[in-house]
Amino acid sequence: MNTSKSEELYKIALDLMPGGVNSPVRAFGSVGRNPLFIDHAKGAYVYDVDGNEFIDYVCSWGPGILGHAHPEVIEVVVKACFDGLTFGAPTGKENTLAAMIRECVPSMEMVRMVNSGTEATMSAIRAARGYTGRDKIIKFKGCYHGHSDGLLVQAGSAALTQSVPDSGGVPASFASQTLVALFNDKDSVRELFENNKDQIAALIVEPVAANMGVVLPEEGFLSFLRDITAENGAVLIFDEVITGFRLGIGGAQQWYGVEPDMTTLGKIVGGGMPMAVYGGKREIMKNVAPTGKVYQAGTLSGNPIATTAGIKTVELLMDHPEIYERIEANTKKLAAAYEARAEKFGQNIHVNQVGSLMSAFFTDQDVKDYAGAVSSDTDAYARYFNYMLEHGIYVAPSQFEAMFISGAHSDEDIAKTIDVLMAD
Ligand code: KE4
Repeated sequence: MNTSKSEELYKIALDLMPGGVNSPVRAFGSVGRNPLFIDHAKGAYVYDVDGNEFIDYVCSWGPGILGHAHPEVIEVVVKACFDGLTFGAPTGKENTLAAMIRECVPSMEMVRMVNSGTEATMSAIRAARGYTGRDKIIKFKGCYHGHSDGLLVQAGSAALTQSVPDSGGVPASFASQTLVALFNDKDSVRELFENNKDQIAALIVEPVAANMGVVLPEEGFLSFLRDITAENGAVLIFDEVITGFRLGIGGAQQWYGVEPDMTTLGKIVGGGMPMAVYGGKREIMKNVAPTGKVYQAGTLSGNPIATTAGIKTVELLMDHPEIYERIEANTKKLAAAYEARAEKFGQNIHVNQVGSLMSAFFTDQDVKDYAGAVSSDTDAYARYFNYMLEHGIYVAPSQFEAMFISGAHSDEDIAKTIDVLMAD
């Protein structure tokens, strides 16, 4: 596969940006090759600068549930641009999108729009601390909630592949307020609450962990978190930056029937534009400035272009719920194919799948928690990644990311992917 133009751009990029990228996972660091530079994308496909075409299962890490450059989204975004890109003042579009979010996620009685998932989780935690007057938080090992200081403690996503689970530059005093439990391990949560009585402001969790690869909550785990946080006066925050609008229009909280006190959304809610949201119970959110003492602000928060993209994306998902059945069915087909490949080649592959999210772990273990995920053979994953890439399939350049399927992936795309998977 010719990648000469990517190589040229990469050389230049290395001199301009750390690792030549603006987000670490894009550097392909754990798959042993230099990154591809993308020229454009359409539907289920991305095209690199050398003209190579790939069926895309990264989908920009989640926003691309409708496929790239959806014509109806592009049309309204282009039109909106002619009316101005940002005003730094309220617009009716923010009302529209906020109301749609509340209709889809009723637990979000009041919301605040920000520009990234990191901002959303950081702000949700600040709101929870302001509401409870407490300092400590609980997160789970291998879960990733963006790169705010207090959350870069035993994080997931690229923090796993960089083997720097505790990032440089985070003062020990910040990390000391962050307690770490184990996903799907109720006792680890109980212990933290018992040993930190009345000190825990919030517990933040990805209701489906997707940053150590996809790890599903065991039966009753989320309702256990709901109960123990309520019993201890701690705010339960569902980080649905990935699962929001992905696992159905109501996200993971609808899928599993567990209602948090606060939710963070990102990715899909902005339709590919920089947009994320935090929100929840009115009694918590009313503490956020200007109505309360929890300060949070943003120049481009809720800007007219991102809200336009978000409104149209959410509208299309609300109007076409059949999209969810189709992408789940296609994801199940892929999951079955990975299992068939394991059978055919005697490979150790364990697949986790829910809705249109899945991960193929290169391990002989069941992956029900962090330990299971990191038991994976990342060299085997790298070989698989490069084999797929050379055959026109672009999967996540890391074992510890999710595979995303969009409404633009056709039956032919799925069939081609399976053919590649099942070839020698
Ligand atoms: P951003 O700040 O990247 O918009 O969102 C942070 C975030 C928060 N919560 C969850 C559950 C997330 O998955 C993320 C970001 N996800 C990663 C991929 N696993 C983004 C890709 C990247 O870091 O380049």
